[in-house]
Order: sequence, then C-alpha cells, then structure tokens
Amino acid sequence: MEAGGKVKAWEETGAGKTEGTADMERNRNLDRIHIRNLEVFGKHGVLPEENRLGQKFRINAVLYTHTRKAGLKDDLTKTIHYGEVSRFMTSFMVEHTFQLIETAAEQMARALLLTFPAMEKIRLEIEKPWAPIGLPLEAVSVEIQRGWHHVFVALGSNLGNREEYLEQGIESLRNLEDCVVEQVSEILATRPYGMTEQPDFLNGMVKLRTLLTPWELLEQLHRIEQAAGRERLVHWGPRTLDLDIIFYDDCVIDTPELTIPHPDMQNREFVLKPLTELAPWIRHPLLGKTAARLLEEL
Ligand code: PH2
Ligand code: MG
Ligand code: MG
Repeated sequence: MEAGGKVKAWEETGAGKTEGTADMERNRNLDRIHIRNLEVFGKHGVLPEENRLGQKFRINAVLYTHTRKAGLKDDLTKTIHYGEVSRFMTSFMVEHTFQLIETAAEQMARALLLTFPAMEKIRLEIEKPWAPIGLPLEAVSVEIQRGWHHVFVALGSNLGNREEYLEQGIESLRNLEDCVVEQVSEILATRPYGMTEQPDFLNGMVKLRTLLTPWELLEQLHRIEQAAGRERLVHWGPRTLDLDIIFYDDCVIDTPELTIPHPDMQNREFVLKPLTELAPWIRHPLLGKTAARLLEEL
C-alpha cells in the first residue's frame, strides 16, 4: 500500500493534474517558464530624485508551474501566458512607488501568485542598472522566491457551543488574507485524549494553501483562537477553539514556539481520521508513513 501510494503520487505528477490532491508530491517536479531582462521605467527608490526622475529597472522571473498538459495539447489556456505576466509586471512597477526594491519584489510576487492560479512558485529578481550611488557598479538587484504552501490545520473544541466555534473557526480561516481553504473534513465527536476529565470534543481538519510563513500562519491561528474566547488556563485543558498546524508542506520545524509536524499527531485518532479522509496518501516527513498507514497502526 505504501508503494502504491507513492506510485500514484508520481503518476499525478507526470500528468500535471491540477485536480489531484497530491500537491506536495507534484511540487517536487515543477516546470519553469523564464522571463529574462524585462525593462520597465519606474520611480522606486529611497532618494527623492529617484522618485521624481525615475530610472530603468530590469526584471528576471522564473515561473514554476506544470506545462505538460499545455505541451501535449498545444493549448495556451493550460499554462501561464508569459505575455500577460510581463504586462502585469510592467503595470505593477509603473502604478506603484516603493522605497525599496525588496518591497517591489515582495509585493509583486504576492500579486502575481494571487492573480495567476497556475503559478505554484516564483523566483523574482528586480535589478537597478542605474542605481544612483555615485559608484560604477554594473547593477544592483534583489532576488526572492515565494510560493504557495500546503497546510493541514486541525480544529478542536470542547467548551460552549462547539459546532459554532468550529464553524466560526473555519469561516475565519476562509477570510484569512493570502490563504485559500481547499478542503474541510467531516466533524467528529471524540473522547478527550490525554487529560480525560474534561468534556468531549468535536474535531475536524482543514486543508489550505497559503503564502504565509509557518510563524505568520501561527500568529493568525492564535488571533482566531483568541477571537473565539480561548483562554489558556490549563495545558491540554478545555478550550472553545484549538487550531493546530499538523503539516506545512513537508517542513520539519522544532522551535520552542512551533513544532511541525505536530509532535503527537501519530498517537491521535482525532487527528489521523480527518487527515486520512482528506489526504490518505500524505506522508509524514519524519516517520515516512502515510496518514492512512499511521491510522491503521494506531
Ligand atoms: N486536544 C488536546 C488534548 N486532547 N482530545 C480530543 N479528543 N480532541 C482534541 O482536540 C484534544 C484532545 C490538546 O490539544
Ligand atoms: Mg491541540
Ligand atoms: Mg493548540
């Protein structure tokens, strides 16, 4: 079954299926479209004369996407139109004025990822060939890489109107900037695990894609928990709303404020059940086993 899961994920990669759910596997095999040395006249800069007179900027970009379907069918609608992207970049550089090329790159990468749904990731370089620093440099540039991250968030509630807290939690996730909720599991009634002298839980799982870093996402989850009246009185104690990051791509993070994958997920049926419903094929990056397998072994 393990091997079968792997093969299936690879086949979906090869086909470049957008409707497939094995996106973490697919992202390892992205194709690239390059835009080289697109020239734009803009007014970004820290110096007042840069904002007044403007100067030439050069843009280099690598767009990460799946081109196979377009390539097989000779169909532009199945890929990213590099002409449209170039036009978008040109307008963006003209219509905004930032002090820093860091900001121009950050904001433009975000806008592109939100505008072109087939773009999984972008590598973007913004260059100033005429940077007015009074020294003969050839060019100065900033290069960043940004993209969509695929995340599973576990939800739990065992205080007050539990259904409503979960619904409100899911709605808040839907309203998060730079996040797209893609799937929501069924809600399960579960017995308390760990500290058992507390009310029963309702649990569920949400799959989302986000442009936020794990720490930025965590901050937003804490904000949503607090808005639901969450009080951290007892560790593992009853709560109106608990939102835990289970997976963030296949990242492994172990810091005092954040541990990903969730360190106890493999022991929790109330996590593995809804996770397996959404993504039975997904593989734990440290244990090397799929969600379905972890659930089976529990
Ligand atoms: N969360 C805990 C501790 N125990 N038990 C269930 N059934 N569901 C939970 O969400 C849960 C728990 C700490 O986060
Ligand atoms: Mg928890
Ligand atoms: Mg928590």
